[in-house]
Amino acid sequence: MSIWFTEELHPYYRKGVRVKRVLADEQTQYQHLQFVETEFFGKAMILDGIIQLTERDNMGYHEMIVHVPMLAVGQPKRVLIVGGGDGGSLQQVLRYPSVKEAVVCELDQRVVDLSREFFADSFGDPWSDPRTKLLVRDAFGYLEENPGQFDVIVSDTTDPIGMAERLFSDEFYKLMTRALVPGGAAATQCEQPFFDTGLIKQIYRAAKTLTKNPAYYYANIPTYPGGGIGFMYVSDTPWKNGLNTPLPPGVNNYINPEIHKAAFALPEFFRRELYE
Ligand code: SPD
Repeated sequence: MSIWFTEELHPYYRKGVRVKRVLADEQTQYQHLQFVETEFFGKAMILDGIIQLTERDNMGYHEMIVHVPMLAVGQPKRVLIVGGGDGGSLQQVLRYPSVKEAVVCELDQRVVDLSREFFADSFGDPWSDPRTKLLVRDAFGYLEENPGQFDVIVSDTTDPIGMAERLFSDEFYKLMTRALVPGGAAATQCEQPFFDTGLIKQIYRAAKTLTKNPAYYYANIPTYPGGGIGFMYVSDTPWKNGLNTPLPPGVNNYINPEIHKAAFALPEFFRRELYE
């Protein structure tokens, strides 16, 4: 017998993965949380019917959302992860010996608890690192209370639906950039050029009024709609500064200097829409 999990983030597009078994299925205080064992992609976490990550292809997402701003800054000491309760971004952040504190602001404790159980093979246990500080709370209030605090902020969120919608608002970008130290850098989950052109343009415009050198970049992730996802780099510091910084100790499965540079090359229709 085979079960297909079909995702329909957009009403005009569907994708599916074959599932071997369901590992967990619960309604938390905030969302429908599922963990499944897939046929090809290893274990996957699904929130409200949308695949958030799989063991096989998450590296494109987590390495790119974390290392691009971290390398641009050079020696980041304090890092904030907004969302990121699965631990994938945290694992990458902790590879930097310069990091003294990594704060994770995640709303749903169950995401952390179950990810810790099911993703231990992929992410180890970054939660037990003494530099990790988990805050189970909404990131908005935390950003408001912490101006000028972070060298790097990674906004590792779900899609802009329901309670996550305001994490894609101008107001959020204002608070996020205010929470950076001068010269600090942020990277945010910033959706898909084909499906979300309008939203990405709105975010780029906001980022442009807030910082000198925002830029959009992209990674291939087969289990996301369209086979990939983009990120908004938001900083006064040019992202290219990161090309001169060595990657941190540990194994890279997606990023290398060529991918780092090439990720900022955009298809012409989209480059024109965004930058002209
Ligand atoms: N359309 C799916 C977007 C998922 C983005 N969130 C991923 C979380 C991984 N830490």
